[in-house]
Amino acid sequence: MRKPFVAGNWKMHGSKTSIESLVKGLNEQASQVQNVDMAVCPPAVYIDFVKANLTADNIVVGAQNIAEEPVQGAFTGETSVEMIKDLGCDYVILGHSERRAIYGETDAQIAQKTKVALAAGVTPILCVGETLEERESGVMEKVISTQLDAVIKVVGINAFEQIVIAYEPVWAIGTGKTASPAQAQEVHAFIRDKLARLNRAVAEEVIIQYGGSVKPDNAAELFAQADIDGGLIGGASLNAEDFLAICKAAS
Ligand code: G2H
Repeated sequence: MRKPFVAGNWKMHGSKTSIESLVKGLNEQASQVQNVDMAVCPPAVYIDFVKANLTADNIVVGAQNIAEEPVQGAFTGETSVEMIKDLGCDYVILGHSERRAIYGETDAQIAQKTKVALAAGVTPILCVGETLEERESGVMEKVISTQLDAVIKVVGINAFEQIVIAYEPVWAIGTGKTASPAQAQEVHAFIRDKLARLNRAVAEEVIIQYGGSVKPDNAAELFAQADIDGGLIGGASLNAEDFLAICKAAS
């Protein structure tokens, strides 16, 4: 049995004032959620502030990105995995489509970051997904396979025991368009089946989150699908009540 996992991706949102109030809401209401693993991923500069204010003992903290370089050095503007670990992060989101599309991160770079995170004992939330154009031109499965293969090649299939996968169709991210539960399930099943051909036990255990405009009113139906094990939540994670309602829907 896979335990559902819901993570909030705050992206580049927030200030000390707004985060203080968001974390207060989480502290007050998180105990209502049972049997779901929960994480929040604030902007790197606020991780320490969130750690200092978060008292809900069922929510852990993650980062949104790390450097490819495993050790510190002359890499201006970067944040190492050891630094986020030092701040107490358990997870790091890697390969989010915004990193791929806006910052040009390649499959090879994402694979390297995955390797670095695993070596440090920080669990990667590895994002994969297709654009609308790719879906419509019939190469969706090929795109997702290529994204996964790049990581498998570097870390091996057994490493997926320590990796969370997030399927995020690019066309559903922040657009208000959600994949239908059936559309999402189809891709989740494809991913699990692909991994099962390499290692059935690992594929059965791996958590595959869905991400892309998940809201309190569509979460339950998505999470009810056989291969959807929770979600990676953007916009709706900036409101404590909405985020926890989504987490509850995963239980
Ligand atoms: C997808 C998701 C979180 P949103 O990027 O990663 O964002 O829920 O705002 O679509």
